[in-house]
Amino acid sequence: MLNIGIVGLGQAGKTTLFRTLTHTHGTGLRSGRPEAHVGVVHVPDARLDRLIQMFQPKKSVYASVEYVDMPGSVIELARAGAQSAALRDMDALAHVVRVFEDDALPPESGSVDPRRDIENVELELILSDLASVEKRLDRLDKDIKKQKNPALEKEHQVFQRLKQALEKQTPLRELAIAPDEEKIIRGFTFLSFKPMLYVLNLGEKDAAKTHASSELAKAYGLSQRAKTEFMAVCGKVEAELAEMTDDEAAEFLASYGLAESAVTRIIHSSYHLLGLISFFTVGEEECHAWTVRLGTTAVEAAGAVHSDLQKGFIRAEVIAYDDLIQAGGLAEARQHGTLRLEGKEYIVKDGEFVHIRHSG
Ligand SMILES: Nc1nc2c(ncn2[C@@H]2O[C@H](COP(=O)(O)OP(=O)(O)O)[C@@H](O)[C@H]2O)c(=O)[nH]1
Ligand SMILES: [Mg+2]
Repeated sequence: MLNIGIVGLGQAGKTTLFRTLTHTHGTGLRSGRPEAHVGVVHVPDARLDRLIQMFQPKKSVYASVEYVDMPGSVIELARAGAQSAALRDMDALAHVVRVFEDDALPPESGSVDPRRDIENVELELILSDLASVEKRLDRLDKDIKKQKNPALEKEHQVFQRLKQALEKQTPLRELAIAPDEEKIIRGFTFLSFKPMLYVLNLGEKDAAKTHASSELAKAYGLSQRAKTEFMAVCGKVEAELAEMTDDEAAEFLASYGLAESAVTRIIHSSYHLLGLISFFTVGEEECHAWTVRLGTTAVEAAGAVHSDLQKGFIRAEVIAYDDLIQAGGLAEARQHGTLRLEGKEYIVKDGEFVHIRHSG
């Protein structure tokens, strides 16, 4: 399962957000404990809800992602270099940025200045990567002197490019990296290479501004960056919502001028940021949303369900979600001809129903 590290400066609202996302309430998670908290979160999916209504299965399985509440300050974690294994292991980062003012809760950086915090954290990620890149380049220089090796020279070229970018303070996530280059650098788990979700944590009085996140993002220099998403939330409002019944929540939201909780948006943004899509398998036994990366082929999708399906793959029966709903069932879709056969190399699209025909 892919995971997202919730990072930021102290007193930014990381643990509050983590608890809201994972519905872990109370005092079980003592703040200040050194180890990271981990929680699995189901990805809400209205399409799967609809399929469940249609097929009335005995069991249903939503896609899920894992969130990790990274304790302490991300700046210290980044400075810990190779020791910060927990941070390095994350597939993406969610940087909770303190925007809310509260004199009783002084922020780690002394004052509330979101733009500065965003830039400082980014700089630490970049410096951490630059140190690793320079170390690797030194090693490569020595090795290339000893023996001529095209693979090492290629790696040297790639790392030179990374170094140039980092020296210009460009995070690696914003570089165009070819798949063969990606393979070379993957093992280094660079921090500034990880996709980034900025969660701008607003105060209660600004709750209605959570809809205007693009203006804030512009002001903080976050617009139109590759592998970067942003959203504004009010952590405190969300935390309180998570404790309420649906009726109470609706009234509470309205009192802040909000239409819906941000939790679903955060989860969907994370899923999208990780480059993930869902395909469905349906039936009387089970309706299941399976998670794969964008660009996954039919035979790889079969492997996500079961290795036997991948080995014995013959054909995939595929139908777009809307067509399945319109047909009203699989038998009807077959009759209409909207359920079609695809081969191994077919690229699965988000929301498709896929049935693998296999031997054995
Ligand atoms: N006023 C206000 N307080 C918040 C908000 N989000 C978190 N807090 C408070 O800020 C303090 C620090 O929050 P916490 O989630 O522990 O921050 P962390 O250090 O980043 O994990 C706690 O007392 C929270 O109740 C918010 O949106 N508004
Ligand atoms: Mg915390």
